[in-house]
Amino acid sequence: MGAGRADAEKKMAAEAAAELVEDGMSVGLGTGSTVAHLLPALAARDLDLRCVATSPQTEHQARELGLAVEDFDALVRLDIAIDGADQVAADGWAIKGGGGAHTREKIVAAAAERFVVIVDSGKLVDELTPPVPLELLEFGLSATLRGLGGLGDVRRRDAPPSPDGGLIADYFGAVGDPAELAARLSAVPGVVDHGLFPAAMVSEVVVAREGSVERL
Ligand code: A5P
Repeated sequence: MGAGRADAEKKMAAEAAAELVEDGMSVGLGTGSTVAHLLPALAARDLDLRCVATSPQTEHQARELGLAVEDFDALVRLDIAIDGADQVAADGWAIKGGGGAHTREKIVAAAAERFVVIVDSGKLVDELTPPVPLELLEFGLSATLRGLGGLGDVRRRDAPPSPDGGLIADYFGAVGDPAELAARLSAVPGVVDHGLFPAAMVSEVVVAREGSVERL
């Protein structure tokens, strides 16, 4: 799919998801180019919202648009979180972290009553395929990479550290059963988090395809 068409679909999915937000809600804001379309759509609704951002980029854009971004700890619960994804499989599992923000994104998604994933149709896949993004603690990095090496090919990404100081890497081995791989990646000491998001965490996928929006 061309970049222009993908972007038009991202915008459409984002605008549809903005309509799911209601006045008075506390909202988790994801990260990435799809969320970059969500923020203006949300701001345009002029609702009374309390928001949490999953990255400095999102926080900056949201504040510029006049959305009230608060410290995560100031909010007891989140009514909804909305975020993009790199892949969404038929079984509902997703891969996130193309922008390296998956750790914060997962914490926010897990804290939300409803987690809505917004994607262009090119993100829908039959089965998840590598890479799976990783955030690694800087301390003991060589040992962590050795530990991960037992699972498959893992390479550090040429990317800045996360806002929490974690180093970003990608797992290029086979995915197979995502639940099994998620457990194996999490079991390696030094792995802060991986970009596999379980189907049970995803409440709804809003996908735009050729001018129409579906909710899965
Ligand atoms: C950020 O780290 C990611 O999890 C993004 O949510 C994901 O990569 C989707 O990004 P785009 O919306 O830019 O495609």
